[in-house]
Amino acid sequence: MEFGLVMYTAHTIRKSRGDFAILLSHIVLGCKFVCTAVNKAGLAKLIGLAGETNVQGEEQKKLDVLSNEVFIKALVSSGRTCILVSEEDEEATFVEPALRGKYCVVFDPLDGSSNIDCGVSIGTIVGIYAVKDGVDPKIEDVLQPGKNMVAAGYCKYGSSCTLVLSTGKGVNGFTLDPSLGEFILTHPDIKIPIKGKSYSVNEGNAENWDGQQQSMYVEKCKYPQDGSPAKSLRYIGSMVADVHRTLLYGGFFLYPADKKSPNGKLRVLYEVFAMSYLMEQAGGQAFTGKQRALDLLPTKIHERSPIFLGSYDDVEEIKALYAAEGQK
Ligand code: P6P
Repeated sequence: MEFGLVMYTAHTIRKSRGDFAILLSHIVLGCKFVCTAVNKAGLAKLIGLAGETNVQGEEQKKLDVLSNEVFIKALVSSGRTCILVSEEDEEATFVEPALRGKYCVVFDPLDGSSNIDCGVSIGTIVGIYAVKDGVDPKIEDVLQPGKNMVAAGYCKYGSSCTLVLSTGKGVNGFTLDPSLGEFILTHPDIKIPIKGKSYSVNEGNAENWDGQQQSMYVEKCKYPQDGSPAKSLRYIGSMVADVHRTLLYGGFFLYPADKKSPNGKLRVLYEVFAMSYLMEQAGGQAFTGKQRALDLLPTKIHERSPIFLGSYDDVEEIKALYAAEGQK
């Protein structure tokens, strides 16, 4: 089916109404702003804006600090949020009563920002919960299993600025047309291939991995015993980039627990849940090594978890390895 020139705004208003559409539009505004800032970052170094102060003598903000401020301002000014949890802030932000709405937003404003200086794709990751009224928000309103999210998505800042979003009715991808300043629907109804040809993991951590399952899985990828071709290793070290490739091409992304990070490195609310939500909406799976990732019940806002996500059949394989180990 040929898709016309559908702008994000029209597409979303057709699919979402009222407060939710207003909230999403403010998130999109934040993504556009950060995309511009990220694209300028390299140039800024060339024209001396980087470093401690810029030409106006103002202190040059680090991109992740700037991105955090942009999203906090955009989300508060939407008038539709009550609690904000950001990777950049130790404590949750409770929106002032006059501007409160009924949504809790958890986000990493610029995930993978350590990669910015070498031009590797980085991104913003967002998850949204709805609360009953938002009048008297409590931290428990945001400490919910990921399956309760009403939307999740990411915006990848790289060779193109791509917004991938689900509001619980499948996954759509939009690419920013800088000349229009609009996100155009370029990847309608994304479905992850049922099995992939690549696996994505930092094998440099292998010595520290806990348990044998992930090592057994990686060995299976490298030396398949069933005559199938070996899988390719694809690892960028920026979750948005690695997950985006996995979503479009299929395959498997894993960040297991290890001796350095006994609960895994990735954060439950705004990395594990958001990406797991998208994977399931696209027909894939997400597993923590013990359970379905979206069933996890977080007790702290910056809690971490191991994560294995990607193509349905690939995740089934590692679940089978864990099940077999569990029966020993
Ligand atoms: P490692 C980036 O710092 C990040 O939070 C994710 O974007 C990425 O998937 C992971 O850490 C990479 O971690 O240990 O492989 O460098």
